[in-house]
Amino acid sequence: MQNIDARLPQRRSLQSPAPGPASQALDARRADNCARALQPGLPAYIVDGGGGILVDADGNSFIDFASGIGVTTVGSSNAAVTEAIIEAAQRFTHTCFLNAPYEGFVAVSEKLNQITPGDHAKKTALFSTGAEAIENAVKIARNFTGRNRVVVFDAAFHGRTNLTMAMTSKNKPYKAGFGTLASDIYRVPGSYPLRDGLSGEDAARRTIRTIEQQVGTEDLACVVIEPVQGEGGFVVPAPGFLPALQRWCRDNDVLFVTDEIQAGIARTGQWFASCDEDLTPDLITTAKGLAGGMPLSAVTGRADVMDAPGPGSLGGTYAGNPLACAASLAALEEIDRLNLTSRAREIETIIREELSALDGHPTVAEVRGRGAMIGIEFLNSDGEPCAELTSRIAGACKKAGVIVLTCGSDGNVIRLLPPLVINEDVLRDGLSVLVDAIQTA
Ligand code: PLZ
Repeated sequence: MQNIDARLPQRRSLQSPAPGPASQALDARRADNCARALQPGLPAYIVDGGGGILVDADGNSFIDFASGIGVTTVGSSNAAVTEAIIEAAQRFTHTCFLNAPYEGFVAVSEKLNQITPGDHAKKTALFSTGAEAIENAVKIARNFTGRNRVVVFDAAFHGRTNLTMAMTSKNKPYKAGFGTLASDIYRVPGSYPLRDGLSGEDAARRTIRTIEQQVGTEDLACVVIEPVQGEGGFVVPAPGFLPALQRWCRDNDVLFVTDEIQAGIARTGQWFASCDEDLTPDLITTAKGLAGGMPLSAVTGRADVMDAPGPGSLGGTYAGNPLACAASLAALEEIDRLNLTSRAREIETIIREELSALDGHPTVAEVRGRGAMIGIEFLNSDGEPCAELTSRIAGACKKAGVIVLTCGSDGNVIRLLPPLVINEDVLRDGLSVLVDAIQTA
């Protein structure tokens, strides 16, 4: 894999055990001033970042295997993105597109219409967060179909707003204590090969039977699914599951919506995870990697569906902010220029090669995923999820200067989401820390 130039030295180095004094002082201010719910996973406060590295307030350099949960695909201080933001900010920071429009909003929409799967006529609506994109996809689907019900899946994550927390699967910490959930959301089993052992076809048959028995089609607006599950455990459905589900949706006039907020935008080795099985979703939601770290999200899809809601019925003050649009155009260009889709596949090869040191390890049940979205699931010899072990491994990595995240309904999956501009020696160094942590845990 070729090296990509970065502004900061690309190496892990710990000056002091993190958190050092400067981070500790900042964290004391956090505890006094920020709501208790906002608990950072890393004890160190970041002051600089770039390539595959994040630097903290005490001068420690961490290897970043999280990318701010899959956001900084082109790096956290990509020069082209930074320049685009500065140039846009020098002209205007905000007008609200509904009030006074600007080209960037239109240009990002054009680009998404072009790169999303399918050559049918498409349109796009821009928003700011992933949850907002999901909310709007559901609004649009309900408006187009005149139906109310929405099917979602076991272990799904779609956000934390009122509608999306109902669509998200996990009770704690996302739903418990947060009031009445939105109605007309139905959860069904998906495909989780390690746990259900079903082929794609059999899993789809089970899913479809459940939908037909428990939801029906007369009032079903859409099925919303992550083509590779994110927070739910980096679960890749068995081949054939997603195409069969899409086929059933088509045959029943139910909209097929993919949530590519975590898996999309070059992460899995193609522009979209939906591309791998030639899916053509009716609607597709994006965010995270879309704008190089700026808050931007989108719903893109069939023009007839997207045009169902009337003028003024979608939008938001900050939706498609001009700085975020400028950043997005630059980030999408960087993905092309640096050929980051194929780099994601190279990253997968290196990850699998380094993790092969764990072959036969008693608690490593599976290494799975695609491109630079790889998860390691830990089960004990009885097939029980090892959440405590998993968080111990993640803690050991952070202590050694490698930022990793966990995920999974049972909290027993380590996920790797490095920036796609990470260099090979940094990647291999971080992976060797992870392998060590697993072997000593
Ligand atoms: N859909 C597939 O991954 C966000 C959120 C972490 P927002 N995932 C990270 C957390 O603890 O809240 C996500 C996702 C998928 C929707 C969302 C929601 O995106 O930008 O966080 O609203």
